[in-house]
Order: sequence, then structure tokens, then C-alpha cells
Amino acid sequence: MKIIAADVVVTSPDRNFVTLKITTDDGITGLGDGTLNGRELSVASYLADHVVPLLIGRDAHRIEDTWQFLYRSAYWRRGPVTMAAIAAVDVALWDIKAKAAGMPLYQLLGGASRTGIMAYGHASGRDEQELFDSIRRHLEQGYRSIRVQTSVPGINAVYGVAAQPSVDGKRYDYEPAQRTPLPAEEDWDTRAYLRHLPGVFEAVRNEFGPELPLLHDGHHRMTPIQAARLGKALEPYDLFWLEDCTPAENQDALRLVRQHTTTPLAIGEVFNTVWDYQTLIREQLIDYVRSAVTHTGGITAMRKLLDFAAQYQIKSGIHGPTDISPVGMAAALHLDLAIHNFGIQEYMQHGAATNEVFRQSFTFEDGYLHPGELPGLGVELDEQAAARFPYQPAYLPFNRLKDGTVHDW
Ligand code: EZ4
Ligand code: CO
Repeated sequence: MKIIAADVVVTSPDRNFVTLKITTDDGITGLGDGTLNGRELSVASYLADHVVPLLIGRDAHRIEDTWQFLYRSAYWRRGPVTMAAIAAVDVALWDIKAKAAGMPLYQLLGGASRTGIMAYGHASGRDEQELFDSIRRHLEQGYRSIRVQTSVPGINAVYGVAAQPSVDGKRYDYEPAQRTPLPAEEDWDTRAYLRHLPGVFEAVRNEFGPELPLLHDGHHRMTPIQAARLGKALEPYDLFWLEDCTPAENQDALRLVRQHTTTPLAIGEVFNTVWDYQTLIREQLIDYVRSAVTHTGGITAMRKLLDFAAQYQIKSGIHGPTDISPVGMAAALHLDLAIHNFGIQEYMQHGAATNEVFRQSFTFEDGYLHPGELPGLGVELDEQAAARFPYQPAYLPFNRLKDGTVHDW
């Protein structure tokens, strides 16, 4: 089965997405997600200019060989653009192989290890009432696990807080990229955040009881000692995880955090290879791997990363914000269903225009996701609909401290 075409489709229904569509000589097509939020065109160019010409004529069945060829023949290794491009190819080839086999992809990964995939949603509020309301709405939608993000007195714009409910009044999710010509400037004050957050979790626990799994994302803003203090302060509220407490490219920093708190730690949404986790996994410094299939070299690389983590009782928490396309989400769901060390899956829900461009077979019922039973990934791209939504520049925001210093966002 030879690859005869590979097309890069950039579309912006509710936001920008980069999709690779591979076509084989027997007419099977496969889709891969290469969306890198705020840097979409770099991946599109990497694919169209440097990868597509290498794919034509290759045997579509040779997934491992193609992965190794793209990774090693580039000479320059790793990085989010390269690894997103490799992921797009890898996932499209898995889609093709599963369609050729007439099976949903999870069957090729070993079959289902569970009946459903526990998802968590993103609740947020500018004050306690708005936050409680957002949590209630997520519970009504069926979510059984909830990420809690809140405004902080003295800070104008905080990561993770949806400014207002969308017009349909149903979605409270936070969408960080903004269609602005320059990145929006936000502000930050770690001491104010550390003072405020434990009280918010105390209030949420008092209102919603001890059972509801609660998560929180620190979004890389603390020093190790600040993160240690927060983890300790949140222990009474029994978090499912504290995510990205420090900028974790310094893996050694997590030793200090780990020594001070039993709050479970999740890290890795900005990582792109297993090497980013080497110390974190080997020394058991984290509890959940947050990588996205889309940014970490696809199913082939994620499977190896999660198998490595499994030997250390570390579980999956695959990244699933709206900047992962429905194709990338479907890939995550097939993996989630198949692996033994599944932890939880982030799920924010895409908008109506995105769902029109990407027809999906996965379901969300009673808080559990399932990839469906269609052969392959179970996602179809409507290219005519995609063409109606051309690329629009959009950037993630950035942070400045009160004195004007740029801080981690
Ligand atoms: O800020 O995906 O846990 N989820 C997150 C996301 C990230 C965005 C960046 O593109 O931290 O909201
Ligand atoms: Co995060």
C-alpha cells in the first residue's frame, strides 16, 4: 500500500488547526493532527516543504520505519514543530492501517482495557459564585472530574478563567489563544496567587463534598519552593493533581517539590519527547504524564513514553484542550482505551464550526469518553467546510509582573 498524496490542510473554524491527509494507492485516506497553538504555519511549512515530498511512494504500512526515518534523517532532533509534524504523519498512518484492517485503532493497540475514558472539564470563575456555577454546569454536562481555575484579587487576567459564558450560554471553557495581531499582555503576582488559592479549594470542597476529583493547573508560574508550599497547602483538599507547578524543563527542580508534598503532580503538556521526562519518570517525581499525542510524535512515541511511565506506576493524563484538533483528540482516546496505565483525559469540547469541519464518532456520556467503533480514528475531514474557514493569526497571551518583568505564562 503506497502513499500517493499527502495534503496539509490549515483551517480556522473556531480556531486554527493543521491537519495532514495521507492518501494511498488503494484509496484509503488517513488524518493526522499537527496543530501547534500560535505557531501553526511553522508545522504546516515543515510538513508541506520538507516531509510530504519524502512520503510519496513509501509503504503506508511501515509506521515504525517512517517514524524513525523522519526523526533520524532530519539530523536536527526534537522540538515542538518537528515532533508535531512527525505526529501528524504517524497518526495518519495509524488511521490508514486501522481502516485497512477494518478495525477501530484501539484494537490494533491491544484492544480495550476499560469500557470508558474518564474525562475532566475546565471550570472557572472570577469569583466564588461564578466558579460554583461553572462547576455545577460541568456536573450537569456529565463531567465527574473538574479542573478548578479562579481569578486572584489584584491580578487582572489570570490563565484558565473564562471571561464570560459563550453566547449559547452552555460553554464555560477557557480558550487561551486570541485572534489578535500581537500576543495579549496579562499580569501576574505569585504571592497573591499563593495566598488566595487554598481558600478557594476549601470553599469548593465545602460546597461539593469530598468525593469529586478536583484538579488545578499552576501553568509553570512558581519556583520550586513556591510550588512545594502550594502543594502542601492544598493537601487538605485532596487534589487529583496539581499540574505544571514549575517550568519543568528543569526536571531536577521537581525533587524539591516532591520532598515537601503528597499532592499528586502532573507535568508535560509542553514536552515533546520521552527525554523531557527522563529524570521525572526514573526518579518517580511525577504522577501523571501530560503530553499530547499531537505534540509528542504521535501514537508510536506516546505508546513508548506511557509504557516507560507504567513501569514506575505513573499514569496518563493526555493533554486535550481545544487546541488539539478532533483528530488529535480521537488519537488520544484510542490510546486511552488501550493502555493499562490510563489516568484521566482532559476534554474541553470543540465549538459547532469545528465539529462541522471534523465529523467525529467519539462519544461523551455520563462523564466518560469513547472513541467509537468506526474503522481507523473515526474522524472525517470535510474539506469544503474547512475551506470556508481560512487561517487567522492568533497568539497565546504572555505575562508581565507588576514591575514590567516578563514572567512565565
Ligand atoms: O494553556 O493548550 O492544561 N491545559 C493547558 C492549556 C494550554 C494550552 C496552550 O495552547 O494548560 O490550556
Ligand atoms: Co496545562
